[in-house]
Amino acid sequence: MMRHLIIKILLFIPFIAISQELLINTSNRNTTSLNGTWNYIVDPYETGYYNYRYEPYDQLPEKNNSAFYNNYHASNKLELVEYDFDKSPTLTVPGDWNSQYEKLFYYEGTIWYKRSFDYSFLNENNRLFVYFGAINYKAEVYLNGKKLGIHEGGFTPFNFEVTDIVKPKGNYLVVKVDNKRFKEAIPTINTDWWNYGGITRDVKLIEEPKTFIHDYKVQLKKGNANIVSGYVKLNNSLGNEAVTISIPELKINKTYTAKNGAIEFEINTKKISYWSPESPKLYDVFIKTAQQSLKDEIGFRTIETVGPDILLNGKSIFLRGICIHEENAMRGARAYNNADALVALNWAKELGCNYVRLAHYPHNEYIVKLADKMGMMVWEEIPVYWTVDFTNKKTLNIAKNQLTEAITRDKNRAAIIIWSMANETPPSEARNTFLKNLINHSKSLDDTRLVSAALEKHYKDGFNVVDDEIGNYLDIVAFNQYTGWYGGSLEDAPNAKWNIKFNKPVVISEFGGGALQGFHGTIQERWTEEYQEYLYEQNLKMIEKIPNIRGTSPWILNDFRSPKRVLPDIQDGWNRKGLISNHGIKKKAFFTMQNFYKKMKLQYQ
Ligand code: GCB
Repeated sequence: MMRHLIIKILLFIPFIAISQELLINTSNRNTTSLNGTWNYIVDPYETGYYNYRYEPYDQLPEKNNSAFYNNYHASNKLELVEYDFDKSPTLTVPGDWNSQYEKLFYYEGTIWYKRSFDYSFLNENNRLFVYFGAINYKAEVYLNGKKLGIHEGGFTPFNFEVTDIVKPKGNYLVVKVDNKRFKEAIPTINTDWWNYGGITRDVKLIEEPKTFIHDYKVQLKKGNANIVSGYVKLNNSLGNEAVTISIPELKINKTYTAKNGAIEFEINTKKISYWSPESPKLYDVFIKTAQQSLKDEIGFRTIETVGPDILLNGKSIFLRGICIHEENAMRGARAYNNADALVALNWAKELGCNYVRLAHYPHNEYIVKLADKMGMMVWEEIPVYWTVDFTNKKTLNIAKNQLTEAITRDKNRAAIIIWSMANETPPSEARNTFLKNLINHSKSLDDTRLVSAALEKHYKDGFNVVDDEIGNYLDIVAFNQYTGWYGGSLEDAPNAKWNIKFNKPVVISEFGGGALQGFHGTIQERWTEEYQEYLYEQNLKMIEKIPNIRGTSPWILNDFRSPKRVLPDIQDGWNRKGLISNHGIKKKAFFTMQNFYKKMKLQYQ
């Protein structure tokens, strides 16, 4: 039976990143989890992908049983078949491969995953999609031997339609995952974190009605705290479908007629309880068509800047933050579920935070949703980190695609107040063009949030200078500085002089230093908890005096794995700048920071 063909394909560059328009709010749709046990084959030479003339099997006219995605089994004892998924070992999905088997700890390359499943449609007119929360880094996805597409970028979701390919029994989903680092990628070759490979987030099948709600935005209108505005997009533009937005608690219930498969709306309302860290109110929001009702929980708040102030619901705030990597340090593995998110955000709460910087890439949806519920403001970032290939158009497109997917997924989360474009990128004409392009792209997708990037400072004529040209285009001037760790004297820190060229809110997006938890000594001795504590004390005395300072997010909540950190007996593969160890034990500096935030909380009441 001929069913719907894919109508819209997001095709950024041929053969680079081909996935279909992203479904949002997947946890409230009809889903079947494909998490669990998948067979895998380690394939460093990509034998399952290329023939011996190094031609990709999936670009040859003839089907070839040697291609791993065909999941072929010998039909008689004489036949030569040199792989067998069903006899291969298994990995748990979601989860990185590095932490599941010692032999995969340092592995960077291709691993094939296979999972078999049966599927019965709830309704035979419905459509089916396979959705991946994230795969690091490049995924090529095949169902029953047919290629669904390619996705590039390790931290954002994507989906493919499988309506016409899926069968009631004996489906096999095969994913080629490749986490090799390369220059043109986002991030590029050089990062200070572990390059965890694999299907690192949830996988699910999503069954949708023939006409379905594909995407929507329900947020306060920019500059108006009494108008709920946004859009709803349906997957097709066939008829004049009725689309209803209802927010029962606000007595909102309005029906619109879709034109070209979409509606835009503005609804006046006066009685909103605004979302804030003190009162993270979320409203039940229903979006309905004749065939579907989707529920979301959405908070409403305004966020803007006026001169040096960040205003949340019109009130000046100080961002009491902390940086977080997407890693459960105690497992030494990528974080991927609500329990992991709870550990991190509970620690952040204990530290006194009202804000977290989710570094250096979009984290999973669990933590963003939890931040919404717990009242934690969020800085969300894409991995334009250090020296990406700024002159390369393909690289820019990959970065834009990651930004699109992050904003598409998270634009209804009140917690997110900042989209960050980059971290510590070296200024140049090419870099400026690249970042300006991203800033414009971000504003075009969502103009209701602030845009920032973690910049750097430099030292000139006795002053710490922040004058990066890109600061002109940001709403918040954020920069990283490591006084007392990578340079600069801690004794002199409190008297540091500053020359910041922008009349905008200033946020210290990183500061800190390393300590091995349990290692004690004097403040003169690196790696001791005492040195780290002193570093925090002196940095905080300095930070308080920085003109227009409106927030900090020290580096970092807990120790995290990094292959760059090799010092024996101290680092052993861990970046030790955590305020909490990889065993979950708080270091002295945790309490220094906690006291500072107590003080800031009183100052900004
Ligand atoms: C930085 C980077 C961060 C590193 C950190 C460090 O400036 O933004 O990714 O991990 O410094 O520990 O050196």
